[in-house]
Amino acid sequence: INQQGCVVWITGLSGSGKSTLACSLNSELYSRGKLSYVLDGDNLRHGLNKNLGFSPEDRTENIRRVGEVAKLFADAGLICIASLISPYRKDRDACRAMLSDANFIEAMLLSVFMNMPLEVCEARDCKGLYKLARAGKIKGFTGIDDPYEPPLNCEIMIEQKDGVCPTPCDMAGQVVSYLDENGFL
Ligand code: GGZ
Repeated sequence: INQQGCVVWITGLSGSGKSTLACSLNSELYSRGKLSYVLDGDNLRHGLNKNLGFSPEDRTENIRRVGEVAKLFADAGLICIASLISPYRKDRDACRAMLSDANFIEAMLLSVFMNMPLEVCEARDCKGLYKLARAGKIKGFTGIDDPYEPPLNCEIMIEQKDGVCPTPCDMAGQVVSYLDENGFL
């Protein structure tokens, strides 16, 4: 294997398309013969992070754990795709710092910001969670009554063009180009 591991950290609101991008990117990398693995916040909450809820402290711990696991994958030479809301800047910054410690030569974390308006995410409401949050049946929902702090230092930003969302294939293409140009492929 001749592959430089790294972490592609996808952050954004619920319904912003993080999992869709993660899945599409994973397939695209596979088709190019690259080893990758998806760590999805929502899925990991059924296993590794089963004991965590959505309080600020639990979200911090959720992100810390996923960051540590992602680091192991990257260390093993894989492209690890982490897909979590990761709403607080300090938690994302801590991951970035942890992933650029002494053992690694260069920045190992590429941050991808799903810059989708809340209205778009809320209109999709794939799981009906925004509706529940608006009705006060879920407390502390990101974007409704819990903050989302947009990144100040993302490597890649995914956004609408003329009011149209990019396709999964376009989003993955944007990340693949970045990985390619920066020597990760
Ligand atoms: C945000 C919540 C909440 C609250 C449940 N706030 O879009 P989904 O439904 O399928 O994925 C979301 C998932 C968020 O998990 P993360 O591990 O990515 O969050 S974090 O990074 O903040 O730790 C959402 C669902 O869980 N969900 N309650 N209160 N999202």
